[in-house]
Amino acid sequence: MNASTAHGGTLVNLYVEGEALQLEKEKAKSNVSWDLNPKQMLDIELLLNGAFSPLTGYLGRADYDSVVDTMRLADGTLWPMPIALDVTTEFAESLEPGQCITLRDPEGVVIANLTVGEKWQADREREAQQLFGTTDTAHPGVNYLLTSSNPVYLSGSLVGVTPPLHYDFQQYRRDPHALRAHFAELGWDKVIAFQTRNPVHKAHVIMMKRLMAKEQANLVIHTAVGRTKPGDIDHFCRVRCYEKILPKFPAGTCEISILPLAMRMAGPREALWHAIIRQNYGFTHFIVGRDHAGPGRNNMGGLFYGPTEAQELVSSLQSELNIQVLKAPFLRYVEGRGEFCEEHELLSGEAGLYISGAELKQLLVDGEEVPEWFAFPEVVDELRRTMPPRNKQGITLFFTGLSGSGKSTLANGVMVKLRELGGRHVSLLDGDVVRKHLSSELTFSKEHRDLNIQRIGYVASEISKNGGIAICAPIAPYTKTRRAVRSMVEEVGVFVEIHVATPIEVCEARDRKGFYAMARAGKIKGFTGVDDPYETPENPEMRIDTSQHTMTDAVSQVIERLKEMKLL
Ligand code: PPS
Repeated sequence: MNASTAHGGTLVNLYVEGEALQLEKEKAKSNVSWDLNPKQMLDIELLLNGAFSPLTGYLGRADYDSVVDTMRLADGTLWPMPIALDVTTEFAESLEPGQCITLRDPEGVVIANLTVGEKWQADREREAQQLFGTTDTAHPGVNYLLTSSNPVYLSGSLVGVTPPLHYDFQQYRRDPHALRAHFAELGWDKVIAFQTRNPVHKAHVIMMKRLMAKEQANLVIHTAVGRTKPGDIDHFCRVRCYEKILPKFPAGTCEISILPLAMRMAGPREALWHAIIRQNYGFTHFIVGRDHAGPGRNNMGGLFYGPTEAQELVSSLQSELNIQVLKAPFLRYVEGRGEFCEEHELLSGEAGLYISGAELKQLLVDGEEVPEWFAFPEVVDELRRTMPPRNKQGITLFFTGLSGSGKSTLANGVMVKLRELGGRHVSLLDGDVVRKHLSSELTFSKEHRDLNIQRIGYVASEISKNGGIAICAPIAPYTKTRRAVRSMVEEVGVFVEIHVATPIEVCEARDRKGFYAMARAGKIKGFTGVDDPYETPENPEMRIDTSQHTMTDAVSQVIERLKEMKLL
């Protein structure tokens, strides 16, 4: 199953063909199945196609421990990322070592058969500490590991049946075998890989050109498109941006290729992993960036890793790598000279200009101009299509408060006013209406309330994703669930939480539906504010007490707040 080629050494290929393939398909018919989640789909694609060479399956316990502790397999080979299959306890309990199971994609397509080796309870806190140097869940890799991964790890050898199918950008999807062959066909014997999960700007292009000239090499923008950092610009937009910059390079010297990678944002350790993966794809050079695979800021607002730590780690292991490490210079624009300079090229008194990814996003959402020294106008146009200014973005207005607080009346008033102003489609998801149409089978138990709010959040995020305004008006009494809805919406649009803070005495005095009286008489159990809690929102975008204002005034205040937030 292994094949050697000119570039980069031995490359694993776990797919089988012909009779062997038929046999695996037959086995799959009677095997127990595990449905792979999106992250596992990305990992398995790279395991099967050899991008994770020398791995031939999920790591056993000894290799796992060794990788976590030393960034090496038990035999000493450099490999920094633990790759095991995480499954639920119930599923793991049903398995015997040596059993063959089938791994399927979310539609049920057979991706691979796995002969289970070991199974063990993962110590995910320890893994987080060793891998990421922290257990702070502000780190996206830690957060995924501690809150979303499954508790039991499986090891075992894999046999590939069907490569995961992708419909987007097929022209840029070459596996390591195909990319090595492509380089050979083009006669490219020196190729630099540029890893990126962000749109590319002028400084990047200059940096790439400098390195190409220095190394006399071709270059591929080898972009990670799987799971990157939450909040990143989606890969559809990014790849369109890369297409816009290709003409800036001399014809036939630079290409785009896609790497379906589940990034862990593990900084230095991840940079090493990226280098080994690129070696497998047949690259001869790899650019390690400043703050490579950086996870953003920690809970105290500081960095998790030093900006040059990744470059230092990978360079220190150069002698064990079959790929040349190139450190990305940090370029800044010097206005007086009208050019980009490296730090050491700055003259005394010269200040270099630089716009960070976060600052760029801010310029885009504020609808401000992006300076031409920084980005190519055609790239900015592409970014604006995906990230319109705030007054064109989708919004979820989430009114929360006690029964009788005036949420529905206020939400209705705001909806009508927004329709009068025009510009976006508006949908109202009122508490009562949702309970009738979306959640008619649900009760008011904690689990069911959470489910109800999650459903509202899901529909609202779909509306916001498509540029509309979703107005929600449930009681939503629990902070954790409101937070979950906020993060779902904030992936795709703007979330505005409005706490309708009318005091319970007023709500109870209103008692329009007679529920408070029934609750006090014990005829309704678990009524919010009476014998079930309402957790007050701590930092809503707005708080309003409808007993202190006329409804017309309250509606105007909400509209004013939206204007203040530059949403209208
Ligand atoms: S939740 O907690 O967000 O799922 O509640 P929600 O779906 O918004 O509730 C909608 C209406 O149900 C009525 N109702 C109750 N509310 C709270 N607790 C209990 N036990 C209960 N039973 C029925 C209540 O009138 C809610 O409507 P509003 O418009 O808030 O008065």
